[in-house]
Amino acid sequence: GVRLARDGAGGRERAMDSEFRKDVLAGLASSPKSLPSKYFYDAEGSRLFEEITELPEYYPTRTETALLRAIAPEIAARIPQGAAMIEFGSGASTKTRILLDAAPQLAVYAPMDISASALDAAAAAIRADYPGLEVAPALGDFTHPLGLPAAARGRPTVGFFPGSTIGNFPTDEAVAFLEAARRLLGPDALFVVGADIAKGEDVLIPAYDDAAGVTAAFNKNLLVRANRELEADFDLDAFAHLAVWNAVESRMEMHLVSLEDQVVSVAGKAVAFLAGETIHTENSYKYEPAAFADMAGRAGWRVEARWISEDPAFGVFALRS
Ligand code: AVJ
Repeated sequence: GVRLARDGAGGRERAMDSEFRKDVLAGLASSPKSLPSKYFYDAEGSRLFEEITELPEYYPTRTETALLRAIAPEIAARIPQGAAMIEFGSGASTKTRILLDAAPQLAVYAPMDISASALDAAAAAIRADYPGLEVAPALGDFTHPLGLPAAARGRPTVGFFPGSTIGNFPTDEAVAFLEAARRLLGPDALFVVGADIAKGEDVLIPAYDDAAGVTAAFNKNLLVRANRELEADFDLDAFAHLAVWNAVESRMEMHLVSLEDQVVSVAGKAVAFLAGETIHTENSYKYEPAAFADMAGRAGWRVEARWISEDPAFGVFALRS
């Protein structure tokens, strides 16, 4: 769950360590093997992700940023005086600034993120640049929030969930998250959600398998992290990055392919791999606008407005509870 970042370093990360061990062992014991994508975001993974967002092939960040700039006044017009903005998976809080600049009536900013390094740096930078804003960061998995931060209670709320992070979840989990967010944000909340739109493989594959190999390094960083935190002995050269488009599920998938028969030790357990066997590390769902609206509807939200960029298409949805 999400704990408040002011609990102090050390203790706040210990609970996450044992969860990482449990989730990695369970994922590697299942068939096909998998690892949860939320574990990409240690300090190095968060840094690599920021590098991905600048790649020529990775269109989502720059496309959504341009779209948010264009529609910021329309979003700001829906934000009441004294509102608190709660951001799910805030990372470097870069897109946040577009809304903060357009909506000075926001009184509180409550970012939630699983990466302590990213959250601490982002909170400090936002505090420095927006002196009148109360910043209330919460460290943890935003899919299990413990409640609204005290600073947001009693205020009108605006949820912010950009980046198509929602695309990491299969539909049922996305609906469960949207429902939990609706409860957390309370009645009459506005929820601004960014979601990538389905498009051709010619654009999708390079976006998840870039020429410079940054996405490959991001994917393999899961193994680096397991080596460091779980005393694993993954040989990074014995696994390859793989990005595939799953048309049936309308999602990009990332995998790590074992290049040989091998046995890896992870937290004292032997894990066997056959040559060609994969670890499924991420799903990134791409939506038709109507399918996204449907999903939001199942979670009790209605689409009050939506904006879709043209080519490459990326969607921003203003949901109302
Ligand atoms: C942060 C989950 C939105 O799915 O596009 C980028 C993560 N993975 N390149 C995405 C990611 C590979 C990203 N999200």
